[in-house]
Amino acid sequence: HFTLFPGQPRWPAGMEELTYAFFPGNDLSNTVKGVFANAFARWSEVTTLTFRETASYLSADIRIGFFSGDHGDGEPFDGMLGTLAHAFSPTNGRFHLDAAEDWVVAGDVTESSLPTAVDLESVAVHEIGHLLGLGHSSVEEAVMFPTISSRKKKVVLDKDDIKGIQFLY
Ligand code: TQI
Ligand code: ZN
Ligand code: ZN
Repeated sequence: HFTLFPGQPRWPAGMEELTYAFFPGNDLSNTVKGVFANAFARWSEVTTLTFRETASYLSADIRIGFFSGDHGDGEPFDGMLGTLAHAFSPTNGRFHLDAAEDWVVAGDVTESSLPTAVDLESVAVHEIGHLLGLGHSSVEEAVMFPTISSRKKKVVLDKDDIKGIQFLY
């Protein structure tokens, strides 16, 4: 079953359009940006929320960046594997990814990918769940289940993810 954060924080009612921006220092390709756009779309399809990219990093609701090691928020990344990314409950909006991972951004992660390969869209869909207010789920098929098999793609929302997000929005 899905869980929420203590106090059930959510983005305020009436705030249906959330903006997101990429850390300007990363200079990401359109392919990478497209992966995030697809991940946001999976959640907007089942809620009244919409997501729009903005160039203004500081004023965006959701701020996305790739960082390595200690990046100034007291939660340093740990190099390859281990922690892949972190995101915080509403309305924090911080969404950081570990730059040290072998992120797979184009095409499919498969059994023959590097053992360290991590599918970016799978992690993005999971972290956006946290950004919107979902904790972890006990349902193994859910994207909010707290483990992911390496070299696997898990991007389709399960009924349980949908029930959770539709409870909030
Ligand atoms: N990052 C953890 C996660 O997103 C951070 C975390 C631990 C967390 N406990 C939390 C965030 C409670 C919010 C609430 O779960 S991670 C997975 C999964 C990670 C893990 O790098 O370990 C995914 C990132 F689900 F596979 F384990 C993405 Cl998909
Ligand atoms: Zn961080
Ligand atoms: Zn998680």
